[in-house]
Amino acid sequence: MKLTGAQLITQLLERQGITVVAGIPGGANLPLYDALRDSDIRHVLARHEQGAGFIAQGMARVTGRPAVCLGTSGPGATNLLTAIADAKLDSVPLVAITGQVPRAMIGTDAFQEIDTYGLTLPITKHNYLVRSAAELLEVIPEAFRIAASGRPGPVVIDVPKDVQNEFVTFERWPEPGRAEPQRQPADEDIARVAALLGEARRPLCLIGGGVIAAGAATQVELLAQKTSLPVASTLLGLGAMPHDHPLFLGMIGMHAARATNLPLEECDLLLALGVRFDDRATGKVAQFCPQARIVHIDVDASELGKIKQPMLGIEADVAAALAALLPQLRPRPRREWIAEVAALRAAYPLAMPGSECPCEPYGAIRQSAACLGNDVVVASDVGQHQMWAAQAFPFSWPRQWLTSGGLGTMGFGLPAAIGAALAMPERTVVCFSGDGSLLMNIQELATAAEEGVNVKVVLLNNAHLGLVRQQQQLFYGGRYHASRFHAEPDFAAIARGFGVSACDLGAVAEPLAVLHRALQEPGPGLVNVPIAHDANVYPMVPPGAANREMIEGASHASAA
Ligand SMILES: Cc1ncc(C[n+]2csc(CCOP(=O)(O)OP(=O)(O)O)c2C)c(N)n1
Repeated sequence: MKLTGAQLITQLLERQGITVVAGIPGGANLPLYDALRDSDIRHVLARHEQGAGFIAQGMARVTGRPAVCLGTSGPGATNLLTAIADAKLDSVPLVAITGQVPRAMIGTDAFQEIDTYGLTLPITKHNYLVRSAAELLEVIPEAFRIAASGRPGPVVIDVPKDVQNEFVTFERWPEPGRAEPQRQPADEDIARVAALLGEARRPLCLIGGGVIAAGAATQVELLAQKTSLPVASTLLGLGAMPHDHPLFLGMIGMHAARATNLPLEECDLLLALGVRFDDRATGKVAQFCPQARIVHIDVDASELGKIKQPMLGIEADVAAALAALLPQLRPRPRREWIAEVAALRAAYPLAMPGSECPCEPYGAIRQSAACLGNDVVVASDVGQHQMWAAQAFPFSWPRQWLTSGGLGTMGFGLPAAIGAALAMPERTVVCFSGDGSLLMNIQELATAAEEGVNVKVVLLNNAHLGLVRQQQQLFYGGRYHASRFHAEPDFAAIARGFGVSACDLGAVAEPLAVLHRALQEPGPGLVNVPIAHDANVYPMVPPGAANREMIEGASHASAA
């Protein structure tokens, strides 16, 4: 066989099972785009490479399989950086393929030349600067193998333009790159976990994104059931356990209900599964789970002891570990502990004022959820709206919730929602956004209109960078600065301008009926929800404080 590097890339992607890619063409990747024209792969033309990166992330997050984004050299590559870094922090399998100036021009400050390899080195799991077309036969499958194996993550493949044009003759196609078999736990470690769980009187399980990545959600439920183990979740673990499971405590950390954070103060054994003890989750680390022995199971050995020293750290796939552990456990009722946790939940439930009214923060989320049902995929941007959604949305299944946890990237929501809708066209995708975040990738409304995706943006519009305003109110003595938008765009008009249907709940007599109608219409839509400018997310743990030092308050000033 004789193919160009560009043809090789497209055909190797097809062999990987890639059917959709998102990107933007430019001088340095035009050979690749020329080859794509002859391919069955559907190309989604984003309006900004960051959008392309997050569209690919949306596909990857909702399916668990690597997804691909494309950019040209120079600004195309730099625009992808945020989405790549975001994938690194949240362990998302992403393959980014960038064009580079021809080999002979590398290092000459050629037009649109930047050192993509150097720039992406610290924000990828692995990266390549491809030096010959023949190398692609190894590099492409290997990139997919690395992105998907162990702890998933992003891989960058930088391909000089002349490598894309270079012909290569080869005999056989390589095998597609697949995730390697997951790491199994040692028998003696599992026996120790079983013993520790048996001894514990007040054990608690903390689940994170690693549980979802491992496909271990069902096993966590079985574990909880069998040993009467209350389960709390990090932001990225939401959905792994159904919100209404009697043993599920909700999200821990900075914006957790008191009833979720307090049992962590009391527990004597913490079984931490696929978590990385992020500071937003733990609060002041030294005071996190002060009474507990910690068993930490994670597929990435570098997480064990990185932040919190476990009594027992096990480098293993969470699903493999639980498969080994479950048969070794004896059923335990733990009546006292379960009653204690239930009493805390009854005493300190999460207050959700305004949850009946679609123009209140909790109401916009709860009423959207009630209208959309269980099958909906939920994306969010970053800010107060993200935390309201995390607290209030009744998540029911793993991969239902797509949010930028580690990097906390405003602008994530809309393109990630588009990606999820492309990967799961049978589902509706709702994106809860803020007026600050939406503006960071609003150009992707054009992509949503072009693709006709079933994405509904529910915009909690407070005319502020709300989470910043909240921190200035609570921790800077009300010295507000640069958190208010004095120009308030007409988001419904903007959406219509992009060809997306839109409505404004502030301008209608029956907002609930209008919200329902808008969410049920097929195709892309935007619902502007004007909310109080001074609504806050509560409870809130001040940055750096222990999780028990929560500030309480009415979430909405007028709902006090
Ligand atoms: C790209 C980026 N820049 C800045 C921040 C810091 N930041 C975190 S939340 C926030 C405000 C978000 O405002 P908005 O999207 O309107 O949501 P709200 O908090 O009002 O719900 C800012 C500026 C960030 N997370 N990401």
